[in-house]
Amino acid sequence: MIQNWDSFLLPYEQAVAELKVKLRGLRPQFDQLDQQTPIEFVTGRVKPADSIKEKLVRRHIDEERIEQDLQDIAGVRIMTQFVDDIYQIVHILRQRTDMKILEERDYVSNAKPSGYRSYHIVIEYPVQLVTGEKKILAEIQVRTMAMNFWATIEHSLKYKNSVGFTDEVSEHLRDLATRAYQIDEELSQIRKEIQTDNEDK
Ligand code: 0O2
Ligand code: 0O2
Repeated sequence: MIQNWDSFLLPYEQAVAELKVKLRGLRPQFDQLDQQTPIEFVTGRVKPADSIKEKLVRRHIDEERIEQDLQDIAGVRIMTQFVDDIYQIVHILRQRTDMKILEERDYVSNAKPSGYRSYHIVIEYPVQLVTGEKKILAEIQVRTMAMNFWATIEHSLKYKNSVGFTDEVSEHLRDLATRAYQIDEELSQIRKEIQTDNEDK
């Protein structure tokens, strides 16, 4: 049993803080190189204890196995302008030596039944504590701003509605997710056209 949630969550707080600094630090590097940055902004959070407890029950996870089986206690999110930027970020993360990728879930190419899109990466990340090194799991979600806009609102509607969505509402939200993705595709198309025009000049 976890007696003291604050102390259990401390390494996760440390990891989220470090990851936010490291990932936000990539932006000025792209500026320096005169390259378009694939990162628009980065957020992060540690899952609150009550949400953790609720998820343990919902997923039938034993508290003994929390560190291995609950992968998103530490969560970091990277928002991009374009869909291609997501894959560029994934490529960059795969090269890093300060984290080890354990799993990748591509809900960008394969949307979830809800309509949700994002690229999820589960990493093992070492945190240096006064008691020594502790490797923890963290989840990095990479998504466009359009995907983020849909997911944020859908999440808050779901959270405020404990009985769940009717089929009609689910269908409507799925349709909105598809339309948001169409905007992403059209924006990518515009970017391509502009690049081609510039190359022709
Ligand atoms: P809520 O309302 O419960 O969602 P900074 O001072 O800028 O370094 P700060 O102020 O801690 O950082 O906030 P940050 O990192 O910009 O954003 C935190 C918010 O982003 C959280 O809100 C989450 O809503 C959201 N968020 C970011 N990353 C994730 C993630 O990986 N998973 C989930 N589920 N949410 C994420 P709050 O503050 O928790 O409030
Ligand atoms: P939070 O912190 O409230 O966002 P599961 O957790 O069972 O859904 P799994 O396989 O453990 O799924 O992990 P997955 O699907 O890779 O990632 C789960 C997280 O992805 C969720 O965290 C959400 O942040 C996000 N997500 C997944 N599906 C949806 C969806 O349909 N709508 C929205 N808005 N977000 C989604 P949590 O646990 O919900 O926590």
